[in-house]
Amino acid sequence: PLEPWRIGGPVVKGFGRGSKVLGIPTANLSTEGYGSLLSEHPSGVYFGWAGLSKRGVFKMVMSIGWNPYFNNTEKTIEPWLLHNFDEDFYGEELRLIIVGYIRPEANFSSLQSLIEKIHHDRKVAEEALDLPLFSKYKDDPYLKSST
Ligand code: FMN
Repeated sequence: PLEPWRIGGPVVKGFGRGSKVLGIPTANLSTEGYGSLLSEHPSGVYFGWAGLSKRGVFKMVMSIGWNPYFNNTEKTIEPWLLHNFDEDFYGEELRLIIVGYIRPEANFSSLQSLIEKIHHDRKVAEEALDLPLFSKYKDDPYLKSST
């Protein structure tokens, strides 16, 4: 297992493909100020817990990297909060604690295979986060602070 790490900030808009093209709405975080932290952690798919000050704590599975399928030129932090929200929460303070790593970023020959892989990541994350080893972090005070 990984030494847990924590990042937070306001939710920003991504490229807008997440919910529209993939059906996977990610709550992107600005990478500003996280340059050195991001270079310490390889690109790939991680899981952990996400706190939204007004809404609670949720499981999340997250991609960090350049999204080879879409040829991004910037590294992005894209957590998928595993909960159905009724509304967007752009601008709200999002706190993440990252507790585990699933796989490196990959390229895919079709959008369908990318989507299937991400749904498999979701399942891996949901099951792992129920283990005491990882579930204990959902009470981490960092997830609840609002500034
Ligand atoms: N993109 C890739 O190109 N390769 C991947 O292996 C990959 N894995 C992902 C795993 C998860 C759990 C998530 C949430 C996203 C992953 N993505 C991957 C990123 C999607 O391509 C990305 O969310 C999509 O580009 C939408 O971005 P947007 O919200 O900025 O439009």
